[in-house]
Amino acid sequence: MSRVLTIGAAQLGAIQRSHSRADVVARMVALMREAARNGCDLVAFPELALTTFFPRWFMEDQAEIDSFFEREMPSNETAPLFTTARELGLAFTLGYAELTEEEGRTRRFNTQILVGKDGRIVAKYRKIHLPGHAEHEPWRAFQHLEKRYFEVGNLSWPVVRAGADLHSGLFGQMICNDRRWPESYRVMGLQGVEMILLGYNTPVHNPPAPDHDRLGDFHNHLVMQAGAYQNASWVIGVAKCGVEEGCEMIGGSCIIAPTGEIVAQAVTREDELVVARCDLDLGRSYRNSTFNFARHREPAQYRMIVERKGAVLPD
Ligand code: CDT
Repeated sequence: MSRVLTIGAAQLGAIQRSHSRADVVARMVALMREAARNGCDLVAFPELALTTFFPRWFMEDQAEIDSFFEREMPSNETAPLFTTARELGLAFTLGYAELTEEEGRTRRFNTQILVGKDGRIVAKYRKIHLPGHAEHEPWRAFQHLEKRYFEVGNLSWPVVRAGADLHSGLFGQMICNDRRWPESYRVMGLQGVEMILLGYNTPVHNPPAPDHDRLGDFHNHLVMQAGAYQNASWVIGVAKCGVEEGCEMIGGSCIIAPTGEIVAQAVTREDELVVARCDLDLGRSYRNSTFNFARHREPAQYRMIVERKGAVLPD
């Protein structure tokens, strides 16, 4: 039986601070309708898709900070995404800032969910690799305060088996900076992941290392292509991009096959749907040959090396 899914990577252009959630959700619903017209089964949206990328500002007023967070999902403002998914029979992923009461305290995470074609949440991931800094650094052209506004995610990298309407695919998620770390892919590769859905917001300018700026697009694709190939998985990378509040962010949203090849890529830095037909079985020959983990990985050797340095690796 064919296990081909049609996937839409729904890149979003800039979201300014003055844009309301209703403005953004309307843009997202338009992309969902375009995805349905293109026969998509699933549409992937970027990291922190509902607002401007707020960690670029130092804020002390907790109410102001919390205005960028979602207390419930769906809420009145995000409900149209879920009803449209149900109406169109279209699964989607959504990145957002999550505020939750857990373990008797208020917690804040950089979160992404996978929603099934029936409009129900089937998986949740909370970003683990939080880049940037926790204190105000006025010398920067703009801040990157993810370490201030979010806790490190506490759900690891779950891989979930979707229903028959998504060909029982094994789906995993990661968020932005996670894509630069081989561990993010490998933890899911070890669970047999077939498709990794990931959203990002990446400024062109990296204040502590401006010499990296010219390589931003190259590094973006380098890490995702390597992660796809080395773990025999599709990778769907989706940007929020363009010039947001004076901060320029890379685009380059793309769909990468388990071969490591980019099969479809955005050509703008605006709202743009990138579509590809993705065979979930394409990774199998890699999983059975070059990357047959059971046969060729040497975890005992890796452990010996890292244990000497006091680190721990997954089996
Ligand atoms: N959102 C996010 O994780 N962005 C980072 C920027 C790193 S510069 C502090 C990224 O890795 O793309």
